[in-house]
Amino acid sequence: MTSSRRHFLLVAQAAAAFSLAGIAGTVAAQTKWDLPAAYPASNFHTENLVQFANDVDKATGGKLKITVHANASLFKANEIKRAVQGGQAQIGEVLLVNFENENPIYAVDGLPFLAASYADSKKLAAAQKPALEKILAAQGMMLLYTVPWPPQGIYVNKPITSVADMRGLKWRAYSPATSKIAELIGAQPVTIQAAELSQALATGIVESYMSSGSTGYDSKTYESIKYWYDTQAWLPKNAVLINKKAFDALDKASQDAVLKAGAEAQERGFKISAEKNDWYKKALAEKGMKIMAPPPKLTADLRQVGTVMLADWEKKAGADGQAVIAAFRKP
Ligand code: PCA
Repeated sequence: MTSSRRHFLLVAQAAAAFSLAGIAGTVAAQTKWDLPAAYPASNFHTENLVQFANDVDKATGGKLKITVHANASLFKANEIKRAVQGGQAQIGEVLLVNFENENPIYAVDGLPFLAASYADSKKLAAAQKPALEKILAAQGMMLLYTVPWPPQGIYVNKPITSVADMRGLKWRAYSPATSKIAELIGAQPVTIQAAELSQALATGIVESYMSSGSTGYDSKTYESIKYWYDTQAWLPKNAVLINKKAFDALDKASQDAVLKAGAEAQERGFKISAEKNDWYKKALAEKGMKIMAPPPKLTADLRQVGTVMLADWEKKAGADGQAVIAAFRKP
């Protein structure tokens, strides 16, 4: 071998070793998290998650990359919590009321007329937080932030004046509490998560349900159902949960970036939810839907349903539940 050839090889080896070290260095320094979410990419919750992920990316200089998987594409709505708990996903967004059967504390924001305005929703979120954090910590998870859906109203395929008018209707539920409402008013509940709702509507297996203008818009409910009663009955929250081990494995600067971006996402999401509430109602009306104030009897009936459900919930939720309600009602 000529000396120039030997020299070339040495240089090439050194370059290869250097670039390998470079790649290894990048791999070690970059952490990737998956964030399963259950709602469409265009939904305001999901857009907020994407902004959160971008904020973390920027704040960590690309060291923590969070990929948002919208529309239940990675895990179904009801599976996301377990995936975060088991570490299959490091972080995920869930609808808290879906987990009522595990612990009633999850579902306090799904009780009709307990906290039915944005101001009350914020208060209830603060009252619920310590109990929620305790339950999640016992399962190896952290609560990063919560954002309410807009107030829940009634989608129904005919004009109604009282809950009696909904007797026998096929009713889409998204949670134990929305199934319970159907039972109490004599409708026929079937649980369908948002990702499957437009298909269920198109095949005619849904004649009524309660949800926000947001989900009615996302699912194109206006194509099959023409009436929405703006009952403003409750504001269920999405929550972003983190696997504690995944969080602990981050360096301190990345942990701080996640917490800061999470706190900002909570503020931003709350504001956008309230702003878009009006936007959704207008958009639904433009699509031909009748957006109506609920007739007095309908409201009175639903309040009655709420009273029954709160009493029931308080029995099941025990002392922890009492503490949440007491904290919420404290002036
Ligand atoms: N949209 C979700 C939950 C509450 C809401 O407003 C849904 O209907 O599935």
